[in-house]
Amino acid sequence: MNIKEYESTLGEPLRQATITFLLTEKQILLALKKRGFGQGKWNGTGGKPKEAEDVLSAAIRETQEEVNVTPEKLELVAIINFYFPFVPKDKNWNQQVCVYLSRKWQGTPQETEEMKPAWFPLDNIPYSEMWWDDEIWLPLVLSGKKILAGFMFDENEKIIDQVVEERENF
Ligand code: 8OG
Repeated sequence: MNIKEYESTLGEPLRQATITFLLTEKQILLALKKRGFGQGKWNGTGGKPKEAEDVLSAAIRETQEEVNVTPEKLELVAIINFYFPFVPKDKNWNQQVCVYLSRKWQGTPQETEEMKPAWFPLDNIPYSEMWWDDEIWLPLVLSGKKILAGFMFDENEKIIDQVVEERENF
């Protein structure tokens, strides 16, 4: 099974989600997910839009809720489709994630019930404690590229197919 074949079996558009990374010149803000999907992994902040909420508003709200910071400028740098053909479709793990970078925000990151934030040097990102795919696409977006990608995972969350394309713009 590859991404193309699996996509053709999906009737509905993928459900959307967001990931936001705050950036300074030399550091990136990651947050340890304390519960739910991706628990124990370092990630950007993010989640799913509520009904009638657009994706950008969801990215701002999720960052507020998870680390108490309000991004003021968000740049869409990647759109990534994640596919989990081994997980029953009604569990809704398949999703399309919009990845944003923010270099301007209000507030200081604080731990919440959901996430524990920490700044990491851009040259020392803890990829072994993140989703497997992050090591493939995060360096590209941090180097200024815009990416359209797809990753398919097996039952152990290992990548079994991937597509990564560079885009001029979204
Ligand atoms: O609302 P919920 O806790 O389910 O949101 C899951 C978060 O995890 C959301 O921000 C999207 C993000 N996410 C995935 N898959 C991957 C992935 O492979 N890499 C990264 N960095 N984030 C992911 O759902």
